[in-house]
Amino acid sequence: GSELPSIKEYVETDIEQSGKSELFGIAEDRNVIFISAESLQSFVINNTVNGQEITPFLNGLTEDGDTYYFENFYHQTEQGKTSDSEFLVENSLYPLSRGAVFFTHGQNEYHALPELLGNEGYYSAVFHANNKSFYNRDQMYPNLGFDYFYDEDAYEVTSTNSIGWGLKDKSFFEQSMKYLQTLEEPFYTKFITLTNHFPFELDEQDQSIDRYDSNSNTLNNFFPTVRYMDESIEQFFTQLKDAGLYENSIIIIMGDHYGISSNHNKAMSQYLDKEEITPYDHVQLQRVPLFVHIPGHGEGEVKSTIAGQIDMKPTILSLLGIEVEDDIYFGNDLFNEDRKEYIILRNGDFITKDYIYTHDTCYNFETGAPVEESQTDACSQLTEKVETELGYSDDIIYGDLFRFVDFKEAN
Ligand code: GP9
Ligand code: MN
Repeated sequence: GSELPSIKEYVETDIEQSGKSELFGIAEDRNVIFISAESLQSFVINNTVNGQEITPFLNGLTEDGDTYYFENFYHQTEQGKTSDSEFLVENSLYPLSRGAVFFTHGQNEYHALPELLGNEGYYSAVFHANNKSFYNRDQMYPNLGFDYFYDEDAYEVTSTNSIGWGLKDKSFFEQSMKYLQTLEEPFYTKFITLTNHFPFELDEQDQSIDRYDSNSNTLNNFFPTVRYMDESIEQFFTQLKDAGLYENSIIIIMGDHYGISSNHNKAMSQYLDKEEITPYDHVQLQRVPLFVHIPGHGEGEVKSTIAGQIDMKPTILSLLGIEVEDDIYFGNDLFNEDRKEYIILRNGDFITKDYIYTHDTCYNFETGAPVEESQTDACSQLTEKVETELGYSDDIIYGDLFRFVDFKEAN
């Protein structure tokens, strides 16, 4: 672990934020209900298809006083897709540039959110109606400190309540309620949806809006399944209220990664009414929605902060009023003004409030125009830092460096 001292110093000087956010402790002792929304991308939010709203419920949340909506929140996943997004959220470390870290380094020592919350008296569980060994979750979850995994076997899956990858989201949330109601509070729970997954199959009777019309069936099918997920989340909010679990919880909804790959750029440019999808547009399409819903809060707003999945662990800890000393992580509390000014994608691209760097080109964040050669310093100043940061995160994973860290436990 010879890199550890430099990594610690980097985290202390370049990552750690000074002071606390105004929202520190706002959700102290509340339950956390985290919804990992499969393939949900930001371009559908407050948008229409064939003149119809795609996500009426989530659109309502963007205007809701109890909700913060982050419009510039990026997924940072690679080949491990959903599992990479889980890894980012729980650890505030980057996934690997190849393979799924859930598989390749599932036995490592981590200092993950479920474990830290466990130290504070939280019970933690994951709800996901897929085979428990998919992505090595049955090994990885206990290692991250999750107390229980309600996998496919916890659900009644029939030919009528399933499609595509398995149990339909509406039935998934409905069947989860009986378990959720038995959990000891406070709890940290993660619900991973499944219906809005490539190739976006949906039964006719579950389609509330029409398919799109383009040369890509993938994009065409995407909109009705996104709407189905929107409805299933709305229904879940109602179920939480009916069960008396809503008021004393915070609900976080986050898209896990893109659903529409660049193979569908032609159809995507048609939908977005653009001549072509530029490398800049491609990066902007990596935005996934993040909603932080705090019942009774009343001060929610739309946030344009440049943010990413790496930020979830410190943000959740701060909302719950939990301080962890000498932790090692690469994200920031999204509600703290003192923030890192960049978000790094796993391929080395990065985003700041002024620039987007991709394909060796520095683009203006607002206009998408390539920045003039004379001004590209703005981006090149960060390229080295970006490599350092990704490298440190990789060092931790490849070297299993947390074996050598004596994390002080709270309490
Ligand atoms: C599998 C589900 C989907 O359990 O999380 O995984 P993905 O294909 O999106 O990575
Ligand atoms: Mn996924």
